[in-house]
Amino acid sequence: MLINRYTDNPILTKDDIPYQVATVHNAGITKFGDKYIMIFRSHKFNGRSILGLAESDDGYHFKVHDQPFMVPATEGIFKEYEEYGVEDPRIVMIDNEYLITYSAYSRHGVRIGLAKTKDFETVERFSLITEADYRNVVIFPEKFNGLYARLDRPHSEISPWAIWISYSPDLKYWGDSKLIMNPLMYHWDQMKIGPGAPPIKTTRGWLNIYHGVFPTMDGNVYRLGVALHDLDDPSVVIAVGDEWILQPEKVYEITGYVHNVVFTCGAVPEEDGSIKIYWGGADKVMCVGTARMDDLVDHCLDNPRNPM
Ligand code: BMA
Repeated sequence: MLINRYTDNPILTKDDIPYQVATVHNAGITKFGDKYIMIFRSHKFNGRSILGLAESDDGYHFKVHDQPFMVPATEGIFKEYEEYGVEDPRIVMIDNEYLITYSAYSRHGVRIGLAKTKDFETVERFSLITEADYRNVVIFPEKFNGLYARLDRPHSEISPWAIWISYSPDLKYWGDSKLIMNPLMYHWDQMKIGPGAPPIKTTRGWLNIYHGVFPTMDGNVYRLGVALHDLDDPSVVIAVGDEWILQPEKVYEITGYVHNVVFTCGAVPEEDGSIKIYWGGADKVMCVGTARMDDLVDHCLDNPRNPM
């Protein structure tokens, strides 16, 4: 077993939230001083999503703030593009700022918003950094040759749901985009793949914990896998582990708001070489598990599949 589920999963459910929501899932997570900060997605009773905030001393027991952290914008350009909700946040720290990428849903499709915070008390929307249809954008916590880099997940009929990379000098204008990893036919990630947690630096490469989807007669199954990217040139995928690292197995992953889903938006590397991986179970609850970073890297290198 690569990932050890925490025995007291789920760690957060709708009953822990001081305002009315139907779900708590797909949370971004980061360390902020001594604390773990989680920004989680919740469905309201109208089916649209908002983002809440929770904090913890140990990464397992979270206290939720009284008010939501981000709700759909009511003014400016963001109002037009967040009408249907804000979803699936990822948090990354770079240049002493925390960047939050999130899905902005509207009648125009889904695109990615970038917000910034320094204290998790106030948050400022910075820019809508893709057009539609994009989900699951994660920014690397370091620059490469002076440029920010992100893993993208655009979608088109010809090349569905694959992982791309793009670069930016200023977080606003992105380019030099390139396809770097495809779903694999008749494989657990055959239907779509998308970045999950923002990439984690290891001595042997960047760990990209991603999700893959397989279509079945009983609907789609969401699992997690892992890929390793070159430290200096993250567009080079060194290896993709052939087998998944986590699949829906517990009751809270098999049944919920959408059944058979494990979906990650964040992981926290620890100094002892372990990593806490957080995932939404069945789009309804938040879960955590631990792994050894070395084991995840070995998983990529020992039995790789072709990235393309
Ligand atoms: C994806 C996104 C995720 C969700 C997953 C499973 O398309 O909507 O937010 O967790 O489906 O329902």
